[in-house]
Amino acid sequence: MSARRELPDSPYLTAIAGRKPSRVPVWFMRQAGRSLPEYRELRAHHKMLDACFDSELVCEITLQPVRRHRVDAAILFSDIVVPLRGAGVDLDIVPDVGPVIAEPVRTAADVAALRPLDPEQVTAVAEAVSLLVAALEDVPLIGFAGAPFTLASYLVEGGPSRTHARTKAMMLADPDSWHELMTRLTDLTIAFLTVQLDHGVDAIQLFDSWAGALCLADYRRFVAPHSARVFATLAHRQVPMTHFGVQTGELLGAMADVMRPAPATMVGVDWRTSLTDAAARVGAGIALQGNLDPAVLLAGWPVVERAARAVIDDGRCAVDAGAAGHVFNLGHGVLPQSDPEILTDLVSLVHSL
Ligand code: 1CP
Repeated sequence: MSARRELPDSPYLTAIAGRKPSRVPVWFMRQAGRSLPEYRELRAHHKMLDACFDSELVCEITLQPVRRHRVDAAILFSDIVVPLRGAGVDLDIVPDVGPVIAEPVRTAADVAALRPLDPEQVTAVAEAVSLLVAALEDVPLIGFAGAPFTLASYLVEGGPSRTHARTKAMMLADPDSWHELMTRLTDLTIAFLTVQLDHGVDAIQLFDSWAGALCLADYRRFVAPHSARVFATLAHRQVPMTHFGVQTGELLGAMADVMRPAPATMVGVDWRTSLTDAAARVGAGIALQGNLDPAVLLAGWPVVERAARAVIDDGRCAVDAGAAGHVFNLGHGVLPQSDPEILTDLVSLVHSL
């Protein structure tokens, strides 16, 4: 277990902690990946999951966008299904599709067969974190995991889904199996984040990307207690934590509530909700991350500049309305067809404002 770094000048960590950063911090979800020619070049020789289990490749791919764009945070190159693989689940990440599970989890017996994370299976991730905190000097490294609901969706559906219908059906028809599944996935998420924390990540982000598919009542009943256990269990590690999902406008208050015991917290907001509205929904004292529409990056620089200035202005209003701080990001991941030069220019613009 390595001692945590002190990065008192990091604008990213400062903003989450509710202090005034030297500039508006900016990083991008999916900043590593197919928008970068140097990533495509590396990936031409390695499959996605193989890359996630190769510490040198994880390190290099994580650093690529930091070198190129001068972002204020690095995010560990990995995937939310990596700990599932580390628990022995047979899965693959299929190009242009996403995670595909060989034997979907749909019955009480399937749930009972799920095993915990074997830390020996993710030593490459642990090694990569150690290498990265040594290489990154003054840039914080964000570790991450999928939240139990979003992991459950891949396991139950067997792959990506637009409606999450089978997942919701299991949740509503067989609540006992559902809560048992969520309990096991919560343990897995905590174990995977613990490995990353033990090796020195400076912050963590929990991706509940698809939680926005649920209504508030179902989120509170079937998901919130489990996500809350992730934050409550890790609160004593004293690292900043972010909670993110798309289409979560109606859930933002509940997503903030489940983080309450953690010391420095931030909620990620997609482009459908203004940061000022989000500040009112999450309540005072929580920082906000977001929320430029990723599609804006495809519309040419004048449009990007105007939209980015609007996000910065909205972030200022959110802070005036009680948000602890604002970290500039997209409302979801960088689209693969984005021009990397626009991303670099966007970082410079945000830093100049
Ligand atoms: O810079 C970074 O952010 C890279 C690290 C990263 C992260 C944080 C990757 C690499 N994946 C993730 C998390 C992840 N994976 C999430 C949560 C974030 C989000 O909402 O985007 C989710 C839902 C996944 C699942 C997944 N993995 C998908 C989505 C499928 C769907 O349901 O629509 C896909 C396409 C993948 C593969 C993947 N993961 C990461 C990359 C770069 C890729 C594409 C692989 C490639 O073709 O190069």
